[in-house]
Amino acid sequence: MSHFSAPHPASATHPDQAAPRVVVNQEMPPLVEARLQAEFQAPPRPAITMTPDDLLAATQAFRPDALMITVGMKLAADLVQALPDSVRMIANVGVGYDHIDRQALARRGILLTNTPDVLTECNADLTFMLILGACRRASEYGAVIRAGWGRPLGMTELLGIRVAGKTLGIVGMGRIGRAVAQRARGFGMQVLYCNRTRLAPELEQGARYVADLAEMLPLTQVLSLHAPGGAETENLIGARELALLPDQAVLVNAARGGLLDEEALFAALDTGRLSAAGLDVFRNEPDIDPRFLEHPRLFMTPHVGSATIETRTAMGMRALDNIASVCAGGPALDAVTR
Ligand code: 8YV
Repeated sequence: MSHFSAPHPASATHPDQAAPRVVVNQEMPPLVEARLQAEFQAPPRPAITMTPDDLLAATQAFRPDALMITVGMKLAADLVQALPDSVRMIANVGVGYDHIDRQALARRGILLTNTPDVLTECNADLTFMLILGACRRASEYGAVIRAGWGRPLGMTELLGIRVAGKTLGIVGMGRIGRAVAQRARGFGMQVLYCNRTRLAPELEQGARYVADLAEMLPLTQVLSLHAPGGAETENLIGARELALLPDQAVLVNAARGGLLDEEALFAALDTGRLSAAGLDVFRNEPDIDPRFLEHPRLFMTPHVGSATIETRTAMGMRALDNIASVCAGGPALDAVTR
């Protein structure tokens, strides 16, 4: 079933029940905007995200039942503390929620929901784009073409790394990690994974579990990160971990910038421990470290894992499903509980 035609069972508002009030920090895709207009009450929102101060001002003025926010909106403790009592829930448009102070929400009794599942395929596609782009020197080839090409390349010039036959090490084998593993099999890669717990064989699909990250890294030629962000996984991959990879390894991160120690990454690129990296996420988005611009062997995208019309629409709809259900006295469909 297409995301566009998916029914929204939770959204049927009873005729005499007031439409839920929502403050949204930025414009949503057209079908989500249309549903917001038809079934919810929401004040205007800018094309690009509001600042936290603007969000707070809009929320205090409008007194919504729910906030619907994207990953660029940091909900720190002081902002949560200042929210009016009307706010019952935060519907995060995204699967990751490390930009939200959950303890502060819990203190206020405010519910948090996210949008799992609907972005799995697109995030896995983008991860594979990073793997291929990093291994096959996509940035440099693009630069050659854009400079007018002009002369034949030599037989040994700008050679990349063959993906088929390589071993992919996946850190975090949740939905997205598993979707990446599925693609990797199609590309002829062997798959290892490191996860808090071992998966059932039907979910492993032939991937090999290595409980200890330090044991997996020396066997890994392409390392891909799919763990959640936050304090628990901060700098999960640093100098020590990169030193355990074989020479000329490739690192890919489409999860969260905080998983990777960027100083260690630059050092590993300089020494050749890493031959290339593919990055969609960064520690200081959107003002990334200027050194990222200098490395030719980096293939980078600006945090766009879920950026397709189908997926962003499905994410917005899922957030609205959650709001509609809770405001109608029903359950949260995707409550974040840990
Ligand atoms: C963003 C993401 O949510 O789902 C996540 O965790 O990081 C992204 O999909 C998206 O850019 C909208 O905020």
